[in-house]
Amino acid sequence: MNDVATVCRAVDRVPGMFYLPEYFKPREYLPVLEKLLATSPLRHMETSRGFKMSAAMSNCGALGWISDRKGYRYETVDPLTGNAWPAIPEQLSSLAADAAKTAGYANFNPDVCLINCYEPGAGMSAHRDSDEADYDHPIVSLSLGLPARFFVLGNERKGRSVPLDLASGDVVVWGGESRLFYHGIRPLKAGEDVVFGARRFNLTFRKAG
Ligand code: MD6
Ligand code: FE
Repeated sequence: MNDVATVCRAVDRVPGMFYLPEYFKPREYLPVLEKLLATSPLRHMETSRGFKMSAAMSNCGALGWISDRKGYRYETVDPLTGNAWPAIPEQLSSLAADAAKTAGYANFNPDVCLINCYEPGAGMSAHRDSDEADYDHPIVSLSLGLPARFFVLGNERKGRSVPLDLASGDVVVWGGESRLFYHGIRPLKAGEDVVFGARRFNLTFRKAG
């Protein structure tokens, strides 16, 4: 039973991006996340230039996104454990598919869930998500824990940005003509989330293969 109407708002100046505030109950996903991270732990990946990323990362799914001295790519094996990434739990894949459908993308069937974990002070510099095989598929993003300011630029890594404040339980569905726009996360402010503590998790579901 869900007697609260789902809000799905098109984001101004970012065609193809939809914001679904308070779409899910974050508390229900803490044990799911803990189980995944016990199998493939969070780690700070390195960029090709040798910098450590400030957000810690892991993955679940048939593929996982990684960065190391050789660059960015998707891999079937977790380089930290030598094993396959854990499968995407059904609870998560159905949530992502439902959100995609609400935003107008039927039959979203992700093969990757990239898990980002930020502590206060951590952020993500402007980037575009372009390592996937087919940009016609959207990306579905879940936010859990501390709030953060997401920002979206355009086809260039400069200019005026569109801000979007993301809270625990919010979902963003992003496809369409802005799918390759530059975007990032401003450094997290200090705080304490009642469920997740002094952290923010972001789960991005993708169809990469
Ligand atoms: C974050 N999200 O929210 C970072 N990328 O922590 C992303 O970089 C992102 O939310 C592509 C599509 C949706 C996203
Ligand atoms: Fe991204």
